[in-house]
Amino acid sequence: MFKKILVANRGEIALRIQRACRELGIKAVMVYSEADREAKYVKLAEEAVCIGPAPSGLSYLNMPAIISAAEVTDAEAIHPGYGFLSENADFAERVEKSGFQFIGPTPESIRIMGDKVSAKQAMIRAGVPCVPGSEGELPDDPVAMKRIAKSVGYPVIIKAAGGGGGRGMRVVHTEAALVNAVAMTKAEAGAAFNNPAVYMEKFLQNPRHIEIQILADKHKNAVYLGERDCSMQRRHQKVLEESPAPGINRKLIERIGERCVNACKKIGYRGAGTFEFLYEDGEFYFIEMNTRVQVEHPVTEMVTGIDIVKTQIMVAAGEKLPFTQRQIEVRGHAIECRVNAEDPYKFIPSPGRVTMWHAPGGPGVRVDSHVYTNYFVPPNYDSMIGKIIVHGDTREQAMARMRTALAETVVEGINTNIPLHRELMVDAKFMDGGTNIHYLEHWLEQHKR
Ligand code: MV4
Repeated sequence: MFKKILVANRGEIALRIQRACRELGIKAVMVYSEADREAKYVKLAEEAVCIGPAPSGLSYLNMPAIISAAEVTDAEAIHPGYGFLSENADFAERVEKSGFQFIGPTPESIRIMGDKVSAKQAMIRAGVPCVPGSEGELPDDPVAMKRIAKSVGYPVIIKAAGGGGGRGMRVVHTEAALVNAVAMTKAEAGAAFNNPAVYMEKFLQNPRHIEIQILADKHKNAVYLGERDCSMQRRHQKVLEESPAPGINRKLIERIGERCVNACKKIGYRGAGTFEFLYEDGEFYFIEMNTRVQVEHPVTEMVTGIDIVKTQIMVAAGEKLPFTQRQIEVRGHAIECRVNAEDPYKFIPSPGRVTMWHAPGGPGVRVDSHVYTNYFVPPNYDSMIGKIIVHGDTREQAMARMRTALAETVVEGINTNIPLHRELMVDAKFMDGGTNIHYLEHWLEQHKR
C-alpha cells in the first residue's frame, strides 16, 4: 500500500480523500492555491504545498506545479478528485511518466471515454444499450446525413464528440433545419473542443438521468454498486441525487449493471467509474462514461456500505477488490442535497465570509463539507460548499431525515440554496418519486419570485 498520496484538488472532496487516506494509514499531501490557504483540509494536513495563485488555471490545473509538489514531498500516488485534471488523459500520462501512480483509470481509458464517439462505439461493441443514432461520426455529405436522420426519426440531437455534460449539443426537429444545425454545431465544437466531429442520436423528450457506479481492479474484477437517480438538475448542474432510483424494476437494473461490468472487463477499465444513462419508457440508453469519482458518490456509499474513495486507492495500489458482486447489497434509501453558495432562486453565486456554520446530525445523517464558522468562500471556484447526505430504511424515512437535517442546518453570512432544498423535500411530485430531467426547470418557472 502507498505510504503517501498527493491530493490534487480542493474543497469538500480534498477533505473526503484526506479522510480516506487517514483511515488507510496513508499520509496525505494537500496542495492549495493562495485563495485556499485557510482551508480546513490544509490546516488538518500533516503536509501542504502552495501550487500557485487563486485562478485554477495557475494552480489546480497547473500540471508542472502539481507534479513538482509530488516530487518534493516524496508522494507515491496522485488522487485527482473530480473536476480540474481528473479526466485529463495527458495529465494521467504525465503523472505516470514522472513515476507516480495516477489514482484512476489508464490514460487510454480516459481518452476513449473523453471522445464521446469512441466511447459510444466501445459500449456498442461491449453490449451496452445506446441511444439509436449515427454509427460513429456523422458524415458531412448532406444526403447521407439526411438519410441517417430519417432512419433515426425526428427529433434528433447533434452532439460534439469532444463535448459532454451538456456542452456542444443541438436539437433538430425537421429535415429543413438539419444541414445548417450540423454546420453550426461543428463550428462551435471546433472552436470549443478543437475537434469538429459530431454524432447524431434520437432526441429523447422526457428521460430520467440514471447512472451506474462501478469499481474495477487491475486483476479483471469489476462490480456495480447499484444506480443513482440524478434527474433533479438545472442547466446540467445536479441539485440532488438519490439511490435507488424510485420505481425502476430491480431486475432491469441488474441486467444493465451486468452489462456495465462486462464492458469494464472488456476494455480493461480500472478504478471507479460511472455509466450515464437516459431512462425513458422502461428502457436504458447509454450516453457517456465518467472516469472519476463523482460528487454524488456518497449516496452509493450510504446504501452499499462500501467506501468508494478507499477502494479507488486500494485498487490503484494493485490490490484486488475486497468484495464480489454477490456480497454487494443495496439497503434502504439515500438522498444527497448539494449545498451551494448562491441565491436559491436566481442562482447568482454568493461567495464571502461564513459567519455561522452549523451542520446537522443524528441517525443516518452525513455531512461532507470543508466549511467552518468564519471560513471565507473564495469567488474563484465552483459554488458547491458541501453536501448533506441522509440514509433511511425507506425513501419516506430518508426524506423525513433530510427535512430534519435541512431544518437544523445554519449558514449565515452568505446565501445558500438550502431554502430551495427545503421546498423540494415537501414537493408532492418529488415525494412521489421519478421526476424527469426537466422537472426542476419547470418547477422554478412556476415558482418565480
Ligand atoms: C440527450 C438528451 C436527449 N436525447 N441525448 C445532456 C448532458 C449530456 N450528458 C447529455 N444530455 C442529454 N442528452 C438524447 N439522445 C437530453 C440530454 C439532457 C440532459 C441529460 C441528462 C441530464 C440533464 C439533461 C438536461 C438537458 C438535456
